[in-house]
Amino acid sequence: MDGYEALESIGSGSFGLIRKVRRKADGKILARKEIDYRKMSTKEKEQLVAEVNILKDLKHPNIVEFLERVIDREHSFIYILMEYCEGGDLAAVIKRHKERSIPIPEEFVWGIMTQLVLALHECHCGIAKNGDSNELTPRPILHRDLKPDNVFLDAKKNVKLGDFGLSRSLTNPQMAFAQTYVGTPFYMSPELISESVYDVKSDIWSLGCVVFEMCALEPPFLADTQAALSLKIKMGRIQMLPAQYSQELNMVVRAMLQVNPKRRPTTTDLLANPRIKNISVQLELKRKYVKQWTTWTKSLRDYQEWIKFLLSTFS
Ligand code: GGY
Repeated sequence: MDGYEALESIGSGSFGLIRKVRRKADGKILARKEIDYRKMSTKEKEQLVAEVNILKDLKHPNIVEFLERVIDREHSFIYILMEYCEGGDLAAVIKRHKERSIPIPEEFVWGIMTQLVLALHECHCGIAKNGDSNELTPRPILHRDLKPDNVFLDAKKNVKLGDFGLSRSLTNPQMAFAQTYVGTPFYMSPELISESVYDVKSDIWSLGCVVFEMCALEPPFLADTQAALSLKIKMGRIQMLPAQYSQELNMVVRAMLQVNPKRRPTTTDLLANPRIKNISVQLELKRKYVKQWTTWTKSLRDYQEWIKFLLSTFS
């Protein structure tokens, strides 16, 4: 880890620490997950390997960028380097608004929702190169733990979906995934409670919960016990969003929180919503413009270097 200067710690989890670091080569600020693998069970190690494998293939502007994995065998540490998200997480944004009783503007809610739909679309419908043959094949990935704590914001308020620790890759896109749930109960879908089957539509349910929470400043289903929470989720009765939010937003949230997974929209359906479509087109244009601007300013800098060099040879 010689190439990085350690800065302050950002937070911690069961795995270890997340730290802000500076890459010495170019001064770029990154986040570094520091994991002591001596303390990990075989299952946890397998989960970590799976997370890294999933992350390194997932390249999308709305998914936390994975940069490098370094194994320090001498100290039994694994370091995962990723892009730094200066704006912190969405849970903290919601908490700040709740504490001050200030609603989150609807425009901001649509912006976050659109970028989460784009991130989930990449997971659910993305294609990847097949290892041996270099062929492009679908590689559906389920996030399985979408919640405000796993949604990060960069310095420009771009959304970055993170924490793929519980995610799974589905080789067969038609196949639902049966197994015990490991995520956060507030965002757990009804089908998971009754049958323990998880597919792309369960991520859509969690997205509905996140968008609802951004508006109401609390999750749609709250209870004191797990049993009471399960019952409320299975009934699927949700309050209207607070009065300042539009009918259109209410309808999208309600569609995502349908008890029957088949009735919930896919990411493709959501991207066809006029408001979501409009925001995603604008985001795409902005990205293209920023890319062109970066290329142009880089050429200008290179050109200036050349002029300087030429002038120095003549003087
Ligand atoms: C376990 C950790 C999540 C939360 C923690 F950072 F608080 F520990 O995992 C991830 C972290 C990041 C990530 C977070 C941040 C943050 C910045 C701030 C702002 N204050 C320091 C002012 C709060 S959190 C910055 N960059 C990051 N890359 C991203 C993804 C994960 C993950 N588990 O995938």
